[in-house]
Amino acid sequence: MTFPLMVVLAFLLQCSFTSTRYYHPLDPLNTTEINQIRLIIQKSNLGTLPNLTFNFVDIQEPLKTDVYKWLHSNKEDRSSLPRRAKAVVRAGGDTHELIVDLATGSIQSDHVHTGNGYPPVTYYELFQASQLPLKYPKFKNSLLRRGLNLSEVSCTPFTVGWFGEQVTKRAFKVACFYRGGSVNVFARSIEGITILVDTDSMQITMYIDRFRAPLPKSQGTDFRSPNRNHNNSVSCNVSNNGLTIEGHRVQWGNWDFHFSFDARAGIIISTASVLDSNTKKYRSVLYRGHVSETFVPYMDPTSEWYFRTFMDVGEYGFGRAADSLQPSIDCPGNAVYIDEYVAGYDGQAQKMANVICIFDRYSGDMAWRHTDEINVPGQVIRGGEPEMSLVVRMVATVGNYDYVLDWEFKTSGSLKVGVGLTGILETKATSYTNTDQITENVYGTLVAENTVAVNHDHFLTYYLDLDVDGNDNSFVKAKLETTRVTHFNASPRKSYWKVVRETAKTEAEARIRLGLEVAEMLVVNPNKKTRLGNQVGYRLIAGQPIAALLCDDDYPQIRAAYTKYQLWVTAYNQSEKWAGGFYADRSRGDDGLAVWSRRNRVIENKDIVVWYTVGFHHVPFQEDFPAMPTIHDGFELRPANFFESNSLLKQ
Ligand SMILES: *[C@@H]1O[C@H](CO)[C@@H](O)[C@H](O)[C@H]1NC(C)=O
Ligand SMILES: *[C@@H]1O[C@H](CO)[C@@H](O)[C@H](O)[C@H]1NC(C)=O
Ligand SMILES: *[C@@H]1O[C@H](CO)[C@@H](O)[C@H](O)[C@H]1NC(C)=O
Ligand SMILES: *[C@@H]1O[C@H](CO)[C@@H](O)[C@H](O)[C@H]1NC(C)=O
Ligand SMILES: *[C@@H]1O[C@H](CO)[C@@H](O)[C@H](O)[C@H]1NC(C)=O
Ligand SMILES: *[C@@H]1O[C@H](CO)[C@@H](O)[C@H](O)[C@H]1NC(C)=O
Ligand SMILES: [Cu+2]
Repeated sequence: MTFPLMVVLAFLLQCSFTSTRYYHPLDPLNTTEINQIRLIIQKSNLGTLPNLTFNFVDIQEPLKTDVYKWLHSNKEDRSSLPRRAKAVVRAGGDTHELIVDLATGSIQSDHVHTGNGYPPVTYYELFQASQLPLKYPKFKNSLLRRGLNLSEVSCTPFTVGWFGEQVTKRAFKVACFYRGGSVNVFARSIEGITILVDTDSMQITMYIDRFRAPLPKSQGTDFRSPNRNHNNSVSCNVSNNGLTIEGHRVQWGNWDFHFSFDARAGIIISTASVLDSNTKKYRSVLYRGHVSETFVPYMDPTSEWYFRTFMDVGEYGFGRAADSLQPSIDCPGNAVYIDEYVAGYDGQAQKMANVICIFDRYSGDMAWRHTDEINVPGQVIRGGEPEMSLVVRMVATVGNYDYVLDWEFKTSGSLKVGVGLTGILETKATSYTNTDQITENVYGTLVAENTVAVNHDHFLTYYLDLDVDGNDNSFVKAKLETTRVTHFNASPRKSYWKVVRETAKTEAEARIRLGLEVAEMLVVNPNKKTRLGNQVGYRLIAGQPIAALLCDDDYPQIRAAYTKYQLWVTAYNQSEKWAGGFYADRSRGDDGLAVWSRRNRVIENKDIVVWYTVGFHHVPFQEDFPAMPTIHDGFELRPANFFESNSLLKQ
């Protein structure tokens, strides 16, 4: 059932758009549904077990074939698909994986997870753990010895990874910082202390105070914005692309897509299709795309730092970490701001205000242009159009770091994914005040007196279920081969390059370390051709080449083995979504992309999924302190023999 609600958010915007209630089978769980799931679980026998916490609550996606059937049916005949949810709860010390049916209000299945790894931590646990040191006598002693005041201390728990332990428990290591005149806690580390917390019993189970280092100064650490009057509104529909948002469905320019939001992935783009101006039909491009996992290993092997090898999406959740966007700073002032809901640790729906913004953007660039002066001598003929795009954005603030995640739709049919890194670097206190004093390896850069910002990586791996003009696709890699001209009498040239295309037959043939070797990567539909006989496709234009530099047998790398290659292609399997495995906290690398790919399934002319990693080797510089100016990377999915010609020049 769909009915117009006519919520006009015009008070927020100058740009006009309509918002109506609209059902889509991939809609996120709403407040009613989240609270219903909570009740169903609480009323079951799980409700009688001690310490029931909700670690993961998301829709259990309907089958892809059912979603397509729904999309392609007449609007009048459409009925809602059954709504089901997947919930992972901890109860009585066990991890239960539940499928909850919302129509019947029942638990369809309850499976106890006995494998390795744990579900995402809850924010309540993070809060509880952050308070433990403040009441702990040994910690108070450590502060006394350092001459620090307890009232100025803030602590934050970190996930601990896995380092070959036979038995692993849910655990945090809590790091403490000194405010004392600064709001930038991450800049003032109280160094030398290790505090291990057992997450289930919520107790400190190990405490080591190994050494002392001077406390970094508070001066020059403030990151609060100077009080400037930002008023950054964008001009509305320069090229009249319109913007219609109905529930979670968006129509803009030649695009029609759905967006969703969940606590783990954050924004999920689904059923994105683009209008073909020749056939006047929408053609599918992307069935589902989102960040699948993030791996952030720090390059300091010492006892206080070695474990910092975070998998932010699976351990904390990008959606859970989504921040309320500040108009005119994070997005244009007149963007559309959207609230979303997630389940709290108690299962109750929690509103996350303004966590997504959507806006029509004129970048100041041209989409294309040309001038002709030879056509009619003395006459100048010009053509061109401004580059317009629609941006869907969120920001995940995972502790110290802020990840800006953009999906940008262009009228050329391109879909650009942008990643911005900003926020505060993780720093450690040191006795050094000048780089000239340093003779040992400090594993980073001195960014302020007594402050080393530690080297690290960020790998954001995207799940991209492309369905280019249909379900069955192939992955094609093209190499450019230098070729010598042998018939010199025909040409004075000695060489040229030619394109050598190769269709990957199995998963093993589609593991790619980018660099010079592969020039083009395409997802094609071998069953569809343009009028000129070329296979329709989309190509992936990569960002900077990146690959993990840790040794294969290093524990963090075993867990994040999928970062060894920047691109993978797998056969579609609805339950294979999280590159680092579903139970990422304390995982051991026995689930996830690298394991699935080893099955070496056939991927030619099949429903396939592309996994692409946006990555940064982050060597800190002084300008990254006290807060880091945004650094960008990303990739583009661009039509490649998909349209008959430049779709911007509709004849
Ligand atoms: C949530 O969705 C259900 C249908 O799935 C609907 O009946 C209900 O009204 C919605 N609740 C809210 C608060 O939108
Ligand atoms: C601790 O607090 C006292 C009283 O507020 C203050 O005089 C002292 O400077 C503080 N010490 C530090 C290290 O901030
Ligand atoms: C329940 O939580 C309490 C306090 O956090 C803890 O002491 C107890 O061990 C937990 N019980 C189980 C079965 O996890
Ligand atoms: C922002 O700028 C626009 C155009 O210059 C102006 O109309 C509007 O009143 C300004 N808004 C605020 C909040 O200053
Ligand atoms: C933007 O486009 C829509 C639909 O094409 C139109 O109704 C609206 O008036 C336009 N807004 C502006 C400010 O031009
Ligand atoms: C789908 O993926 C899961 C997890 O990797 C696996 O257990 C299952 O066998 C797969 N199903 C098929 C049909 O390949
Ligand atoms: Cu970084």
